[in-house]
Amino acid sequence: MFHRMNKIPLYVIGSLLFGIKTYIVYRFLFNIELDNIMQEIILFINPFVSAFLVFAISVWLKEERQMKFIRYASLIGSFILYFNLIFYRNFTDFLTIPVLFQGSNAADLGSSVLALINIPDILLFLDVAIIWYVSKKYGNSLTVSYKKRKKVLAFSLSIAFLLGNYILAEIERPQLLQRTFDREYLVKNIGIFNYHIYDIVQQSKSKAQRVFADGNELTEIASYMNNNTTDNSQTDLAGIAEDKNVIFVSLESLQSFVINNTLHGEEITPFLNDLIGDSYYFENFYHQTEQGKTSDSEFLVETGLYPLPSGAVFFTHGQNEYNSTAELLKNNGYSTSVFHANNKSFWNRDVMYNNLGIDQFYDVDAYEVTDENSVGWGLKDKPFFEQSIKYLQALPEPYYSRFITLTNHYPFDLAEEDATIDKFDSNSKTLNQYFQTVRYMDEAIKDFFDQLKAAGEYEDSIIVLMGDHYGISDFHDRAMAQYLEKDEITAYDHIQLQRVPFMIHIPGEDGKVISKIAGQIDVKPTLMHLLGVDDSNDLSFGTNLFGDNRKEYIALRDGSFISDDYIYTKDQCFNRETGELITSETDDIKGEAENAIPNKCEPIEQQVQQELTYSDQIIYGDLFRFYDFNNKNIDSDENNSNENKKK
Ligand code: GP9
Ligand code: MN
Repeated sequence: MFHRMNKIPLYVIGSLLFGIKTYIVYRFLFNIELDNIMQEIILFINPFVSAFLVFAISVWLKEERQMKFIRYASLIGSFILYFNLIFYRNFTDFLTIPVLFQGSNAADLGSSVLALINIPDILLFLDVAIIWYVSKKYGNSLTVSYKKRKKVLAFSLSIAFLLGNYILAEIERPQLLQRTFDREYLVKNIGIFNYHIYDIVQQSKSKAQRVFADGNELTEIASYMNNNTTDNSQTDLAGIAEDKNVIFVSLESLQSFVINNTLHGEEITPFLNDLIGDSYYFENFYHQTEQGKTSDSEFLVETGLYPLPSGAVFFTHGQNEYNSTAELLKNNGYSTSVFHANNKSFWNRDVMYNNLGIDQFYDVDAYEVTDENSVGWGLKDKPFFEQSIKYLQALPEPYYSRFITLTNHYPFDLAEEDATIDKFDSNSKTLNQYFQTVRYMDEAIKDFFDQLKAAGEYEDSIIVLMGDHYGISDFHDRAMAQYLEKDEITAYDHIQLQRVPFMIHIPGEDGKVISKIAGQIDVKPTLMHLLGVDDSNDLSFGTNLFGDNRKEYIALRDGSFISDDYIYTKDQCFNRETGELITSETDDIKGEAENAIPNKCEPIEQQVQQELTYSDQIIYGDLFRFYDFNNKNIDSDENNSNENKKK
């Protein structure tokens, strides 16, 4: 059949096949939201543009090389696409360069990875097989030997296509590349391959930023913090937990929607629900993590800075200078430790913990892990707490100890004998199982409280519990809507689902439910307030949750925000109470037109962008190396005391 096609060169055939495949993946395997016909068109065009851009390079090669180039380009391209797909199935997100260099994490994914690979995936390599077969069989009849003029023409054509794609994307989404948009927007508009190139450029830029940063940048940022995020006012809770131990429990993937909620008529988290009764419970508390997941939540708690828009800051900037919660407490006589039954290198924790001033890391090697007592990611939460108690008892007091749970982690596997609530029944296995692992975690925490009491560790401690990030991604929206008895999960609902539980239990104190807007960024100053630790020299974007002078919003890492009145996400501004859409960017007629709806979200939106940019600037520039946290002194000279302290 191919003799009739021998006028169509392989680079064109390759571009078409690869383009079609990529389009199928975008359209049917990724869950990319398409709002209008223009987006449909762009999504259809960009796979072919990217494929042609690469395959057309082959015309510059000698004929015998062309085949080889096209074969390998299609193979490598397919792997890039496939790795993204596997990653996407877990995180509903696309790979970025820093994540790629976290190979040790990939190796540790274990059971999760297997759950993400499907046999029919092999079909995604069909075009590669065809290209290899055809190129072997029909050999040089499919190569081209162009004169210079035609080569230039092929090249110009590929660039013209690219430009055309870019112009359409700009019309659809002005300033696509300048604004910090989410990765889905980039992939949808310029394609996954161009997105990767963009990402590489961005990452190199951030490396360069450290080199060129100087301490003067910090002056403006510090004054922003002093004016907007610092609240040194005292409340009657100030110092209430002075010199008490801090037991901080990170609740893996726990979202607030399960709290005080039921499944099959049963409470999902009976223990936590009871505990709320005698704790300070923040019901509008949001996680602010990005790709670094658990480690991002740890970063927020330790630094009061935002994690990065892409990659895990634990990896990319694990060597920076910080003024961590652990260090602050150490200076006040605390011993500091983290308990987590996973490899110490996961999320680069071993390196980062050292840098953050954590004295002791009880990683997987501190635990007895067997087939019987583990599931999914490793040691189950119940034996984890049980085995931790002896270490906790031996710690010098007061201690600041964080416990990171693990069982309630995707894909939410649990042994039958550990399940004490029936699965949910929907099209999402993930959500169905989630309730069971959540219940298991609830029981594990109940047991932990009993063990703390029995070991005499409870009375002198405060116990803080915090959900680290979402567990159910928007990939499972249909099932989630079914559970929540809604028609659909809107952009507004999506933001509200980013609430995670946060409670502070002070033995002997009553507690109460607090509705004000709060986020992980606030944990550090809040703890300092309760512990009576002076943090007035600290630089952070968080504010004591018990104070009254709080800024009016919580920024999520993608630029969405929640304020007292509004919820803003994806260019849409909602009424926070009612969920009603007030205005979307397209409705927002910027002129003086009579019916123009003013974008109520815009002023805060700008401040959020500013704040996130400041935070990134601190991290990319490693600006705290210029700051002396003892004397509140900015020194533009690198040789300041912090830098010396490290050596
Ligand atoms: C890994 C654990 C889970 O050690 O913290 O990580 P996550 O995937 O949630 O970031
Ligand atoms: Mn986690």
